[in-house]
Amino acid sequence: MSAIPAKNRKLISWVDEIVKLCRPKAVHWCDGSQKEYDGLCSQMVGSGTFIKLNEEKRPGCFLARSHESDVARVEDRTYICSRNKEDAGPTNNWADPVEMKAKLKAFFKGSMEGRTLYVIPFSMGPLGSPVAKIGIEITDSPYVVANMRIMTRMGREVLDALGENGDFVPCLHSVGAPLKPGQKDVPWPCVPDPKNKYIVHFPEEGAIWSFGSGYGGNALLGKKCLALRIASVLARNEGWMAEHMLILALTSPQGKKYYICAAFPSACGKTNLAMMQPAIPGWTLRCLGDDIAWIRVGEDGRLYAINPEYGFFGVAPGTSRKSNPNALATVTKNSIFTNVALTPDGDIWWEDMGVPVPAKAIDWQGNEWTPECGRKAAHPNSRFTAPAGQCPVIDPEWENPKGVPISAFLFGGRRPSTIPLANEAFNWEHGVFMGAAAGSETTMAALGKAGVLRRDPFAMLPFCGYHMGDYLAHWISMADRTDRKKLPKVFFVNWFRKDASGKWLWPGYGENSRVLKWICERVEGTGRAVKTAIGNLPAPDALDVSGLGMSEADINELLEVDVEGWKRELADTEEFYSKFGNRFPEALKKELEGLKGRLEKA
Ligand code: SAT
Ligand code: MN
Repeated sequence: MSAIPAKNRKLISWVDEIVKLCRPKAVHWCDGSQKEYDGLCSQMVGSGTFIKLNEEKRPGCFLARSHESDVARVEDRTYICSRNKEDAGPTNNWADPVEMKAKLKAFFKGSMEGRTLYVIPFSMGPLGSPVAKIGIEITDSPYVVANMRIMTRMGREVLDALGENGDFVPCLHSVGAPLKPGQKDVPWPCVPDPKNKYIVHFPEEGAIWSFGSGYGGNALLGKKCLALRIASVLARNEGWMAEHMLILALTSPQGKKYYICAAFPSACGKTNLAMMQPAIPGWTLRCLGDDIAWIRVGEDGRLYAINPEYGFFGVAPGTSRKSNPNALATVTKNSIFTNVALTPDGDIWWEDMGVPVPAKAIDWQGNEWTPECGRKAAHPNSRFTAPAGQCPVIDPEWENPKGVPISAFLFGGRRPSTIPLANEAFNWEHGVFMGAAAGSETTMAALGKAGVLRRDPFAMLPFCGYHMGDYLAHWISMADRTDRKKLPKVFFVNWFRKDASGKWLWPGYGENSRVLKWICERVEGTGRAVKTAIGNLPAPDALDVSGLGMSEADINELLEVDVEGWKRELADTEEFYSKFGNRFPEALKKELEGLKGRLEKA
């Protein structure tokens, strides 16, 4: 090994400590160069981890197939190890940090034997931005290194920025599969037994330890672990917000630009919305991020958002020319695909891709597949990893170190009944109440029962690194940090309403731009609304539905106030909130009572 390229004392001693603990056969400090990336990719082609895709059809692209036990984030193995159990709150798994460290140390002991330990310096947020945070991930997975180079700003410049005394979030990761001398490696090493996977956060120390999984958010520690769970704690302490939100920009025919941040639980089409092609003429949409927003009060008192990530890690199945043409265009080159199907011509395919179904393929487990075989070719949680800069509608401001000023927050969920297509909050506290009550009907059998409502405040349920009641109070407190007139307006949207026969009432996709248009008009002060018990709903004719051919009855149903349905909604929300005990903010109790009173009178 050449000389250690780092000068940072804390870093050098931490790497030294981990090398002694994990006993790798070699140590590699990542410089983030193309040469290094290409070398790792060829090495992984050699080891069977990567399959090189057809260079003419998918230049610079690779396919990886995970172990069948390692296909998604493992929420039940995810821990917040705060000193006091109470501080992790009722929505997180908790363990004592000292006991957990001792337990994990036993797992990590010798866990990298026979493997190379990679040190990955990365920045969440543009390097040098006052908003950015530096992390160092130690991993024994070259797959993680390659993905981290797409998902974060990674390499030597980060070490330079860190200097001798800069601070960083230590992120320790091992797939937990040491190799004995002479033992042959497998394409996807991991710990197959789910009980021995651990995704652990130490919020007070600001550290992450992840063991046993090589997949997505379990292993790419900059994303959910650092940029949400650890960052949410830093944000609360430092007075800013780390949110599970996309960032998009909408420009009106008059040339006025509005930045919108939106939070949706999983399986609500967040990536699709983030880079949607508006169906209404004259409006253009640009994307800044599809998953995470870091938000601060700017010098002018408005809230500013940046996307701390550098790439997209999107769900492949269902991504089609209809649902998300810009995502398809983003993944035409320099991308990594995990657990999708391989076609005979060396390209990739997944269910609902909107292209002809191949007559045969190799499925995500490496088996022969035909359309008649009765199995899915791609895993439902198969993913693409692609550079954000390749998105054809990436916003020119997406790397602005100051971020972009937010006009509106959007919350939503998959709600077949009761919740209207669009609803504007009366004020900040009411808006926080809306976000706190967000929830979605589960769609995938894999998540347990389908069609069950899962409350997911701010879509942060699996990502909040502290007590969810305190998190809600933090949202409320943002109004004290600036002039409340400068706060974004808050909206709740629902693209997923069904009529009594089960038919979708709203066309969705690019047509959602019609709702965004109304939202921009409300921000501008021109859009018309009616004040109702539940919020400000679009006035009749305020929503541009021209050319949709929708019946008036359907439009009315999308925008009605279903008083009985809302009373049930309220009772369910109240029950969910009762979990937060005395940490549930007073301001939200008031909102609850207010809504109750208004519904009684409605
Ligand atoms: O695997 S990730 O955590 O990156 C994506 C997700 O599960 O939301
Ligand atoms: Mn997400």
